[in-house]
Amino acid sequence: MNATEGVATMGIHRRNLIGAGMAGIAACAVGTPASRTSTASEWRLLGEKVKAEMCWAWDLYRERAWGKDEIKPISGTFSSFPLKAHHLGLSLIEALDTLWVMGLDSRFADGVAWIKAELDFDVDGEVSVFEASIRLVGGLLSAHHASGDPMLLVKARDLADRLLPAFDTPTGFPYRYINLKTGARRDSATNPAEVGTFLPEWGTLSRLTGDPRYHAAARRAVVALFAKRSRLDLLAVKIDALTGEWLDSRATVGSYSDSFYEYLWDSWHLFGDVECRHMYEVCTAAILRHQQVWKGGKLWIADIDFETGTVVSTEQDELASFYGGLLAQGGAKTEGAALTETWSALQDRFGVLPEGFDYESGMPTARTNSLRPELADAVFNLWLVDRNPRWREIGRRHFLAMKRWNKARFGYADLADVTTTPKRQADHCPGYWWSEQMKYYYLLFSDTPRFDYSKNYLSTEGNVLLGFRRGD
Ligand code: DMJ
Repeated sequence: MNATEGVATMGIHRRNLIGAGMAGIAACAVGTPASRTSTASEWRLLGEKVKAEMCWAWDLYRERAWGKDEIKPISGTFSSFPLKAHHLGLSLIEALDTLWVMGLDSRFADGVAWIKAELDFDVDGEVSVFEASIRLVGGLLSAHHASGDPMLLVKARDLADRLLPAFDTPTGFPYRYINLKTGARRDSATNPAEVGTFLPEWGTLSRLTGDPRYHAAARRAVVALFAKRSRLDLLAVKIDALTGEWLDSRATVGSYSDSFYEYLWDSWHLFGDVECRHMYEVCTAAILRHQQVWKGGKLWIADIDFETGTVVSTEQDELASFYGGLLAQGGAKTEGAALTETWSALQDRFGVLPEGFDYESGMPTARTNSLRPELADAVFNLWLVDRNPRWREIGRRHFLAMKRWNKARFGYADLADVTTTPKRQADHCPGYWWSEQMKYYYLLFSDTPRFDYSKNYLSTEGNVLLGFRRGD
């Protein structure tokens, strides 16, 4: 029962590597207003403004929270994540490749020196296996890709070795949490994102170290989860890693499932893994067939029952706004563009996207915003596919709104309410801010020679694992 006003034709037209050979193709985004034309130098100037914000925030982090996980941008203090009471330099690690691609080399070197002198994963504390991998293993690998420093690879491997026992389950799906020192594991009630968001980082680790265990564990989990799909070829959002039994029936492309689909495509893109490409195609065809909802000329991807196809919620999660970029990368550019325009219109309405929105009532269901990068991620990926300036324009609005509303005394802050004027800030800056939107904006606007725009790979956390040009 898809509450459709008109169901789009399901077309997944295959395309090869992101951006390869696509530059210059004039594509027309669905229902888009005309963009103001900007010159190449105006875009570059905007890139410089992004870089200036990065410098400003980094220098405050250096002064107030050096080596801590997250700066509190209103009070100038700090908080820890992913460990409860110990810092691992999360923001520093997440920032490194962004600093590097911006040419902020002395700040990059300063961060690497901290890692060499201070970073130690031998801590008696529990981390999320998923978060530790995408943010810390991925951050260290991208900094290694930027600099070639072997110490960064040693650190990434040390952490992955501590996470690896989580995958030792009957299904191959990892436990959600593990103690970095003792290896004690906890919580087998997991989800597609926390099962299947490892392969690009762990495959890269295997390639760089010659140790196949990381790639094998990550891949086994993905293949086993795909085998659990319903007869509609859909996955639900909760599954037990010990029994392999589904614990929920809701299919979504939002939180807890999002990056599973992303990493199917990415593993094909990065490693030429044909089976991952096949799994991506099967999942995407099913999502487009069963979950597309058109309402008032806008495309949404509804949450549905994975066995019956019945719509179970008309609420949309901000995290799902990344999905238009992925669709376009995978060849479904019309749907990807339409979905991104839907989220862009919501951005125009609120200035900054709310965490939750109900397309049926037209009202936000969560008024907060955790300084999220997903729409910037989508437009960057769309722009890599077709170089349509429309995507840069949406990215510019995302950046300017963030600068206007999220900038606090000591850095960039979450929002407690996007519907008030001025928008109410919250005293937290997530680690991904340093790795994701600041990098997407800069790459989108700057045309930097440090990045290969035709052959590259950015992880779900924005970590660049392919495409840096050293020596420029
Ligand atoms: C990031 O940590 C990653 O993009 C992840 O896949 C989900 N979203 C957060 C940022 O919102």
